[in-house]
Amino acid sequence: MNKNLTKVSLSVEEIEQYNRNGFLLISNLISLGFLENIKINIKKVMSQMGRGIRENSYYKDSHLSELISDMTLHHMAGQLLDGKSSRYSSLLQLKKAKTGKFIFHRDNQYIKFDGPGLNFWFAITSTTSENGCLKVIPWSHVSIEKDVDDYEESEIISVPMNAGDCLVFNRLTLHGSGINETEYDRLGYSIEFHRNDVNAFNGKGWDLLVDKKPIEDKLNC
Ligand SMILES: O=C(O)CCC(=O)C(=O)O
Repeated sequence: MNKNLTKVSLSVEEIEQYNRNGFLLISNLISLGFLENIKINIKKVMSQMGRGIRENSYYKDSHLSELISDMTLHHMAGQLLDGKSSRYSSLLQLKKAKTGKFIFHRDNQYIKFDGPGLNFWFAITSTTSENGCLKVIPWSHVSIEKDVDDYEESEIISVPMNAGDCLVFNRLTLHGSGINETEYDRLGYSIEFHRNDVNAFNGKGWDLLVDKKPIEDKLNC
């Protein structure tokens, strides 16, 4: 039994929903006690960095590192990516008070993969339209020739989340978020996965990602 996550696997319906829409909201995925421990870790990360961060940051042997290496999470990534999968990167997603609009993008437009990848985005504090929750465009993962300007405003969905919820979205799904209009920081943590047969473009050629270290590990070398 996994004491950190409240699920051990995804149902057929959830996998179908992810495949159809390009995203899936998993409510209360992080168990309550574990969430509190993660918050303590993140506060430590933030106090040590002492500034607004959007950088790779976690500590070995911490609760955050337990989350990113969680085998259940790897299993669920494998269910959604249809094959054994590995972690690509992890990232603290801090949106400080009164900052932080994220323009709509596909994760694959920054580092190009030649196969499937996804992003587990965990709400560490609750996220709302006021503090800049994630927004997604359903089915945009299958219409990759279309950019955000090709969609009507009404096709964009805001995804408010309670702390502990997880939004998992396809690397090809258009997503973004608004400004945090509140006085309080909005905190998330995202963990990206790739299927083990995926290559990434390095500017000159393609690297088999499974041969590489996950990106956040560089901090600890
Ligand atoms: O944290 C956010 O608001 C957006 C994050 C995001 O779009 C990403 O990591 O690709």
